[in-house]
Amino acid sequence: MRILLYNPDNGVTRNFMPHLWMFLLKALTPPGHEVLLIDGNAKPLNDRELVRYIKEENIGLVGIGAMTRMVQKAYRVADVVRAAGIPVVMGGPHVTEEPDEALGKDGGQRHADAVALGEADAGVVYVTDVKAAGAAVQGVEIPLEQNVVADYPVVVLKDSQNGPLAKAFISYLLGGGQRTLARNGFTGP
Ligand code: B12
Repeated sequence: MRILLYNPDNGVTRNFMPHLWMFLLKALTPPGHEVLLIDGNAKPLNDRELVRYIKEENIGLVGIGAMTRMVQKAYRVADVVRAAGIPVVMGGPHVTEEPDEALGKDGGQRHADAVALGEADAGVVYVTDVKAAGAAVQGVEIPLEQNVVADYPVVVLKDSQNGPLAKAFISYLLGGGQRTLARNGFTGP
């Protein structure tokens, strides 16, 4: 696919340093795709010219990135591109903070087909949650020296109304209950 990465101009005359994201994403794009770059600061195009360029270059996807100060312009460009039938993915500092805005999930108009948030499809959870989720997730072990082990203290409260019962529960936990806990991913006391 031919992908266009587009950076809207920052609206500041003679104040422009190319943003890194376009070059980085181009370098990271897997082979088999061709990435073209347009920075509106260096190559100003009006809406009609941009759509003509996209059609002439047979672009199948447009990626637009923006800071908050440029985001209204970015949305406007995204609207024009989407109206021409080309899907738009947006990224950068603003949509990372406000993805619902770009996706029209805040009640406003939708500007992007997708947003790139840079999130990993992973989370740090308790081992016990990984076990409980069964085949639905894949656990990746964290090396012990980088891990945080949660301790769960157990005591009988000084003012407990059910002292003997509480003591029985603790001896169960520290005795036969250990097998149940181990089965569910807990380590021993
Ligand atoms: C370096 C930098 C500058 C340099 C820029 C030099 C240059 N042109 O390269 C200078 C000092 C000039 C600068 C100026 C400003 N900056 Co500045 N800057 C940064 C900084 C420290 C790093 C940006 C960077 O290059 N990151 C590396 C690139 C590769 O990462 P990235 O842009 O985040 O892109 C990644 C993802 O976001 C994503 N992505 C980004 N865009 C897109 C688009 C698509 C389609 C997809 C799929 C993904 C994607 O992919 C990339 C790879 O992961 C950030 C803070 C930070 N740590 O991020 C602030 C930051 C971007 N700057 C900010 C601001 C406010 C400004 C100024 C407006 C400050 C001012 N009042 O003057 C000016 C604007 C300049 C201008 N003319 O537009 C804010 C933006 C906040 C916001 N919500 O918009 C930031 C986030 C700092 C902050 N926390 O306040 N800045």
